[in-house]
This record gives sequence, C-alpha cells and structure tokens, in this order.
Amino acid sequence: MTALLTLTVLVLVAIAIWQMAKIFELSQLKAENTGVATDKDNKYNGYLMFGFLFFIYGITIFSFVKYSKVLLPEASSEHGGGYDQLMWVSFAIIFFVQTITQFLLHYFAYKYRGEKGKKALFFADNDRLEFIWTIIPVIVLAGLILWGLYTWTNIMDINDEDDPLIVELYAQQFNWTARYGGEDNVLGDASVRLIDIDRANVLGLDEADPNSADDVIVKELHLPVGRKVNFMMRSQDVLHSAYMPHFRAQMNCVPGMITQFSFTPTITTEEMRLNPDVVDKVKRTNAIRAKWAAEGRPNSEPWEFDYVLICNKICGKSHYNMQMKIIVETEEEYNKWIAEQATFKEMIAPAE
Ligand SMILES: [Cu+2]
Repeated sequence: MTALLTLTVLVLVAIAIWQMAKIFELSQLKAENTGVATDKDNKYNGYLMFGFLFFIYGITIFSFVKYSKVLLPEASSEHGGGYDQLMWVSFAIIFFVQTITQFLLHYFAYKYRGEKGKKALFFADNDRLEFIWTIIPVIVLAGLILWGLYTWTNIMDINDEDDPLIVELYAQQFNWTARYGGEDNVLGDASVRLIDIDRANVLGLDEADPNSADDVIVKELHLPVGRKVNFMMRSQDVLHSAYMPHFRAQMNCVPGMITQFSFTPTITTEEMRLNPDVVDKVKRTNAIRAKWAAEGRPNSEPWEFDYVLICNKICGKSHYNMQMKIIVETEEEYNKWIAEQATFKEMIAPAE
C-alpha cells in the first residue's frame, strides 16, 4: 500500500513538473524558438549519439565482468554440451554483429549531423550492397537454424535404446513426486481419478495393473550416473514445467497428458561439488548466509550444492518454492538406495 502511494505521488509530481515546463516554454515564445534545429542543437545531438555508443559498450563490458559468475556451471548431461555450444555461438554472433552495427549507427549519426549548407547524398539503390547485406544474414541464419534443428531433434529423440531408466515426474501445486518402474522398470497405469489420499495412493496408481505393485514413489530423485533416463511427466492440476537447469532440461507438465524428456547424467553430485564454478558459488552464497546468521535471519545455515528439479511455470502462490532435490550417484549407490525404498504395494493402506 505504501509503495502504491509513493508511486502515485511520484507520478503526480512528474506530471506537475511536465505541466510547469510546458507553461514555461509557452511563456518564452517571444524568444527565437522557431522549432527548427540550429547547428548548435545538431552538434549536441551528434555528440550525445557518440557518447551513447560508449555508454552501451561500457554497460555491456560491466555486465560481463560483474554477472558472468551467476551463469550455470558446465552441463551435467550428455546432450548439454552441444546445447551450450549452440547457445554460445549464437551469443558470439549476435554480440559481434551488434557491436559493429551499433558503432556504425551512432558514429554516422555523429559524423553526418545536420550542418548549415550540408546536403544529404541521395542514391536510389546499389545492387551489390543489397546483395551483400541480404546474403550474409541468410547464410548465417540458415546455418544457425539448421544447427538448432539438428540439436533439437537429437535432444527430443526419445526412444527405448540403451535400456533407459523409466521415471515419472508428477507435478502438483506445489511439489514434485517421482515414481520409478521398480524391478521390471515399467510404470503401472495411473489416473488422477484413482487418487485416494486416505490410502496413500497419492499418484492414482491402478492397483489392478500388475506393473504398479513394484513401483517406487519418492520425494527425492536419485539417478545413476551414465545411464539414460526417460522421464514421463504428468500434472495433477495446472500447467507446470519440469526444469533441471544443470542438465539443460525442461519440459512442460500438462494436465491430462504425458509429456516426455530424456537425458543421460554425466557428473555425479559429489563430482559437481568440486567444480570450480560451483565451489565459488557456494562460497559466495555462504558468505551472504553468514552475514544473515549474524543478523539472526532465517535460512542462514550454510548451503551445500545439490542438483534441483524446479518448476518453471508460474503455477500459483508457492510456485517459487516448488522443487525437488536430485542426487546423481554411482550405479552401486543408486542400487543400494532404490532397494531401501518401499514399493507401492508395501506403501498403500489395505482397502476397507
Ligand atoms: Cu509449478
């Protein structure tokens, strides 16, 4: 409320100043304000244009130096490297073209600013120039698009080759649940209509389907390193999006249908904690947290890096905190963990 009032006051003050400026301008009519730019006006505008060029270059360099460290660390999935490469090459091309075109735009605005007696050069067209500035973007863009399509089809090619682990990600306001196929690696049928909270059938598994008995339902996602995982996503209520940034993976979870994504994790959680970028990020975060702890603020205990699954669609008031921990570990560690989990049959309360 206070913010709204402050904003209203600021807007009203701005309007008042603008009105006063207009009155002042009208009262000055007698002065030689003809509305036509003089050499002096043009000179100022030219210098300002040139100055603005240095401003945008400066702010670009500043942002790179100051904020590069908040980018994601190296990709932890097999396809992630190619994805990052495509993004960085696109960035580099855009950056290169933008640096040159901004220079040309602002430098020429400065160089050819209006001056008395100076006439603009007029020529109708130049076929060679037209050709050059058409063909270069065509080649570069076609290359990027083809490369992008190739990368996209590779990433989105979800198949059952290489014996993938089948995992269901179930989204609901505001948490995630994961389900493994169990011993047979096959997920039992499920439907929101079969959800029975009283009997702990939280995902609506079909008890009549023999595949559902050994399914394992968990609140923490464990993945064996080096094994392909095929994710099947469902949503209970609204549109969510399963986003696993470190694996460069995202897929919408849509009520009423099953969406899929597949990737192979390549770096275990333990290994990722030793990555220099991650070490640096943990250090920076914990420095802030130490300061919070001194002030007695909540959420100030030291943080340890973990992979996360987060929701990337604004799905409601607690969307910001809709997340699940992901642990990538060795095959042995994974096998040990999954063996300790209760199956659906062991979990569900008997029917009355
Ligand atoms: Cu969500």
